[in-house]
Amino acid sequence: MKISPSCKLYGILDMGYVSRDSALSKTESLIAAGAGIIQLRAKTLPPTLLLPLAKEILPACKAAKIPFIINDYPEIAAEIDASGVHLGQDDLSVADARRILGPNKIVGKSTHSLQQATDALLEAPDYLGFGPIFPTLTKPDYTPIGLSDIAEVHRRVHLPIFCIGGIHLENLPIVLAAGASRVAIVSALLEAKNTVTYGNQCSALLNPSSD
Ligand code: 3NM
Repeated sequence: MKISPSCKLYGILDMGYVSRDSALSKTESLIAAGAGIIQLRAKTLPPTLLLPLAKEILPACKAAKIPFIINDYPEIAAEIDASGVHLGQDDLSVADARRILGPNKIVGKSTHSLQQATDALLEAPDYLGFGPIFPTLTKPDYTPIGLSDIAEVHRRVHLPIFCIGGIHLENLPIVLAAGASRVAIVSALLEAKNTVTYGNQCSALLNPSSD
């Protein structure tokens, strides 16, 4: 499975915002909201608890025929035959993740500057995260990079690029105007009063030609 051209909205099930009991229903809401790829991100959950959670969410993504990505744990992704893994700058290399996952899996990488994004090309990931664009409580220790490099990163890096960090419905238009075509939205979607409605409004901005 690869990232499809129509995949514009990355839904991240960040367990910092979601209770264990609502994880599956939130995933279903993200899918109904138009997410074309889902990531399970659970920074404080031990692998023994992440595994059953990932197993619970995988079928919903399979049914929707969209990739299901596990943050940080290629072994868990391999064990449950998830679509792939998302790596940070300090994680194992893309090549090592591919060795664990086997062929035809998705390996994504976080980048936090133009330089990191062009450097990542050497590792040949399947997509990049690029941010944080704006300040965000979801990743509070990172310096926002702003809008100014978005156009340039798209000129230099011919991979799917998901702009991320502090993006919500109100600032999405300026992110798109700066040159983004895909975004990952975490807290704004998960904390919205109605995730499906909110996500559909974001999706409409991301897919202007589809009615
Ligand atoms: N990664 P929100 S920013 C998980 O820049 C994550 O790599 C980032 O959450 C990066 O939409 C970020 O709530 C947080 O701001 C995104």
